[in-house]
Amino acid sequence: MTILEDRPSNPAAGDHDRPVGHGRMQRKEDPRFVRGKGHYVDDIVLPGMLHGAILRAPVAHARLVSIDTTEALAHPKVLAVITGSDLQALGLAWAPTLSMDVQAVLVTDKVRFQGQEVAFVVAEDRYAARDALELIQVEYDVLPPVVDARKAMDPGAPVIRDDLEGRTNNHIFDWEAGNKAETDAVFASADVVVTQEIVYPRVHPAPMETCGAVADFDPIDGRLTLYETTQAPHAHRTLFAMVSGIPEHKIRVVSPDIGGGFGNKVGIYPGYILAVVGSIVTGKPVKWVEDRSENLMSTSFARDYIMQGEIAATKDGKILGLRTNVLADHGAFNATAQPTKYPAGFFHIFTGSYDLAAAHCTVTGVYTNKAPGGVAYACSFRVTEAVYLVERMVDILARKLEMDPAELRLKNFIKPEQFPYPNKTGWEYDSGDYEPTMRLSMKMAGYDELRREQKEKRERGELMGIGISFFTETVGAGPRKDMDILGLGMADGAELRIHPTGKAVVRISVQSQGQGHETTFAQIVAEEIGIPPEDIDVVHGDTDQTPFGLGTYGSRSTPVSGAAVALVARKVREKARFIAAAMLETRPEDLEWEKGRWFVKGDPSVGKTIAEIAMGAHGTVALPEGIDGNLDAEVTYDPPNLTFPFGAYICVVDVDPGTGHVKVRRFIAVDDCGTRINPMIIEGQIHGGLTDGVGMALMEFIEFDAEGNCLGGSFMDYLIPTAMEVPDWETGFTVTPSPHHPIGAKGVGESATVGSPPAVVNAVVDALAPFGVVHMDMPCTPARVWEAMQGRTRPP
Ligand code: MCN
Ligand code: CUM
Repeated sequence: MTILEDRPSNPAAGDHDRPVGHGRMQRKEDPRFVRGKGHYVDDIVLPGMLHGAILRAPVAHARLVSIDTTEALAHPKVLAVITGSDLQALGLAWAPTLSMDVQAVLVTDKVRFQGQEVAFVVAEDRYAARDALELIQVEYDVLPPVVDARKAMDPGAPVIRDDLEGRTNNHIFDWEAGNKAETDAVFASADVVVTQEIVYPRVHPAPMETCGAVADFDPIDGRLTLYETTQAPHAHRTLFAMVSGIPEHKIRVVSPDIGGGFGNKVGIYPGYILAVVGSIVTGKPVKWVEDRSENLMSTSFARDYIMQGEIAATKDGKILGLRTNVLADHGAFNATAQPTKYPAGFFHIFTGSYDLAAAHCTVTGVYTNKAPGGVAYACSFRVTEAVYLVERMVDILARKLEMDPAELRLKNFIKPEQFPYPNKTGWEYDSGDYEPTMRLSMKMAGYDELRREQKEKRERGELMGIGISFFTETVGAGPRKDMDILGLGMADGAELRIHPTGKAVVRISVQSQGQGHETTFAQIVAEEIGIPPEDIDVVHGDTDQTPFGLGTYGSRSTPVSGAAVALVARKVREKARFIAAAMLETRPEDLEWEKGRWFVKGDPSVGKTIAEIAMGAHGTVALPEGIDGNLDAEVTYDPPNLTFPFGAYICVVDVDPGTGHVKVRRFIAVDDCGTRINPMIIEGQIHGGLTDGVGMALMEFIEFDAEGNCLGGSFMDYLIPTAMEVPDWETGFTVTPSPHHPIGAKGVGESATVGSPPAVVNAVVDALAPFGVVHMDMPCTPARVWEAMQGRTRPP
């Protein structure tokens, strides 16, 4: 179904033409942001507050010989210097990671990556704390590092995690999905098989605001208040309770305004724990905020997957099977944040949007002397890597078969009548209708005309490339039975209160880092109970004020928490029916709903609005049994399945044959995220994600030298795109509602980051086709593109 205007349709909810809430309403949070009145962690100032700074390791791998803090402690403004052995005495030297590993809070035995936390200074101000870091004397015994994941399992490779008992190598896990025997059989009988090693390099989410915390431990009543840059306040609170021994009801985690998360703020970093320890030790609030280099060098990186891809097809272009072996570099600690059962995230959705006969993947995770992480940067739990793999492989196959890449995709799409579609690695895609989306993108691009232009240019020696990517994502984790983090099932709560005057407050368990939840969640409630979104306050980011839930990542807020909010509003609406019946002295079954009001069937002039009913609920009318005197409700929503948004992206590039510089001339993005709550916010999400994609494809890269020194530790070296590097985005959409989501919505926050890198790289490779280039690894920097034109490739 193709809709070209801003009118989401959701037959599942019986709603064919009303925009949800008020459609493109402006963001409620923006007045404070555009006036500089946002309130971030670093804006928090508490009476008597101290400042912490972290001493970080200068080398990637070294035994800690000695550490002398005497001079630092003598600094007049320093109140405490905390080392690994201090933490050891408290049982806090190691903390559990979100992947059931442990991570050093401060080094006790060995440095395992450059930038690792070695000591923590607490001082009267930030400058004194930083000055004192230089007064700490540390002696290291430098060890050979493991930098290349390909060598991590070599016999004789240095063992990084000798802290783990009995550990003799750098292996973390082996994992597989799909059916190997069936896949091998399909490959054996195929006319054409193409293989390619594809590397998705290490990149970093690099949010505008770095990570930080203000910890305030009150020794009198044993209460900890922790202001923290977190995407998952409730999960963090539970973990802090488990690690620190402070009872959970005595911990309040507040995630105030967040200046971008992009997955960087899911994990629990040593700095947060150190701020807490600093506050306990000094009896005063302690603020710790990292700088840009600390953020780039030590917090959750993303990707770092080396993928051996193989695709099998018939000679007329029917894709039969896909298989891959992946080597996953997880850094020094396995700290990826993902559902327990999925050590490689949802990578096994790598069959993408195609109807295959068989598929099989294996993933091996290894330790290296690099910062931990892996799941971040709008990754949809590793779907980024999966989509990149399949969309590059399909393009390479198209080249081999001398078929148009759009035609090859159209030929192999899962058909609309096949949904719900069980894929070959165990997922059930909820809904999809791929061809109209693909056709719309081609129409917007003027695809045939572009190909003609390219042909003419090639004849003149000009390098123009057209790249296509068609992606399917899986977002909205739960369901609880399949998905948990450290045993906490992935569900979300919502509480809705209608005040006596008909104004409302909805409390949600997810936390916005810029996605506009204060607006869209009010729109969802508005749609369900008919009061204007301006009259609905959305409360989030404070564990003392919101119901338990697992937080914002994996584009799960709309699929899970958004569903919770729709359902809690429906619960209120049903309750309102009983109260209205009492007020009107009639039976609930004699009432009919129209937006905002229950009225008597057959007599629309007799009825009660939600505001009147709210006042009535708190008033003097006798309420029916079982209906208490308020218009409030709460729910916890456990989704029956994930949602599967999709999209078709077309990128047009021009490559300078003299310098290798790639200019993204046009980018057409058609997304389908089911029912659209706020089209303006969706567009913003898409614009941001496309910019991410161009950045990763052309310039972003956390590189290391042979000694394990991080070469991407500042914005001088880690390049991110500006408005200069990106084109005017051309966006369109189709609407295929999710059949199981109460309002038919699917997530969209990561779609463009997931879908766009292959479109850009496919375009660059297409431009370089006259040189016989079949593949090149990201980032396609001018130097690499130029080398590819000379018939050379540079290993990443
Ligand atoms: N939306 C909508 N209609 C839909 C789907 C979504 O109007 N059918 C709206 C939502 O209501 C919400 C926004 O779009 O306001 C994004 O929704 P959703 O797809 O549910 O994603 P989340 O809210 O869970 O956000 C998480 C996602 C992730 S995982 C990363 S990473 C990322 C992203 O959001 N980080 C971001 N987008 C970001 N945008 C900003 N500004 N900052 C970040 O840190
Ligand atoms: Cu993987 S980045 Mo987002 O899920 O926060």
